Amino acid sequence: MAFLCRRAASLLKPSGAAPALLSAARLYSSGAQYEYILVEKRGEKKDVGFIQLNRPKALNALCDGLMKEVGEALNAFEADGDVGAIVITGSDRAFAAGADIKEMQNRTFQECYSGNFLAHWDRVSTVKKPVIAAVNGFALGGGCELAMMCDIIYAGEKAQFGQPEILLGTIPGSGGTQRLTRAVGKSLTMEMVLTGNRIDAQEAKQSGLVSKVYPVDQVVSEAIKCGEKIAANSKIVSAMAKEAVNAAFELSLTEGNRLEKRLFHSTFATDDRKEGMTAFVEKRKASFQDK
Ligand code: CO8
Repeated sequence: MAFLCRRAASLLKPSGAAPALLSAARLYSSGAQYEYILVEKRGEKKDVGFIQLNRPKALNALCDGLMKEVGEALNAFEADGDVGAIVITGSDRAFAAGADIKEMQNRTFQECYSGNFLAHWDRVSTVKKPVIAAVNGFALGGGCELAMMCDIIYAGEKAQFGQPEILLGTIPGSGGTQRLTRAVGKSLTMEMVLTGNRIDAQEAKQSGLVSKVYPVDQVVSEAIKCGEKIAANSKIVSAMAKEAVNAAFELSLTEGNRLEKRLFHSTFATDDRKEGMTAFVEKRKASFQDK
């Protein structure tokens, strides 16, 4: 499927309200019509959902519309039985330079609180399928938070991570203080959150924020390869594995181990567990049916 932005899609609409609506609905349901993001399926088997943030002039600042579209694309990939993993990336210059400051500048407390401002951002962290962030350039504020909502972060050599909200007179609001602390510990998080200092890709790797660092032009392809590897496994069992790892951030060791054991037991209710073990015994490659 080729990239298709909303403007290009509108050129394809036939004239007349009803057909135009129908056409738009079809394009939308294929996940192809967006204004702020580019969406397609990647990988040899087209089993990796790919979302590229596409507001280059604003360094991919995360405006409300962009995050709504990310949510829609994630919903489409979540519902697509062929997709086994999702990659989110930006441009070489910026993964995302944070929430859109121009959009937030004149907001009042009442508007933020009553409207639960940016609550829908959390969609990234509730997706069942594994999500990989491929980060080049700036991942600042909400950009760093968006990367941390993903399950795996790959970084390009020139990536920079930071929570500079303090310099704007505010604090992280989408998990920065919580996920960064769990990823890199208290001292480095405090330093970043209280000074606005950024860390580079190497420091992010050393501190455990990212799992791999690649040359800038290889980050996306490596993330897709990782996605393909994940997509080759049982989707239902991958979702259980993801649920179990994420529980480590929420539960005590005893509760977490109990949940892990129950999920492990649950894999025995799937055909894929039987197939995986049978394939091993029969010395052949497993063919998972996601059942
Ligand atoms: N919002 C809006 N526009 C932005 C943003 C942003 N976060 N970042 C960059 N831009 C725009 C600039 O305004 C500029 O636009 P224009 O050309 O129209 O003036 C364009 O992008 C290019 O930026 P620069 O000219 O500044 O480029 P530089 O290379 O000089 O600098 C930086 C790049 C260092 C990334 C710089 O742009 C910068 O510091 N940006 C802001 C980074 C920041 O503070 N991010 C945190 C934002 S607050 C936040 O994310 C809170 C999240 C809370 C979530 C709450 C959920 C409930």
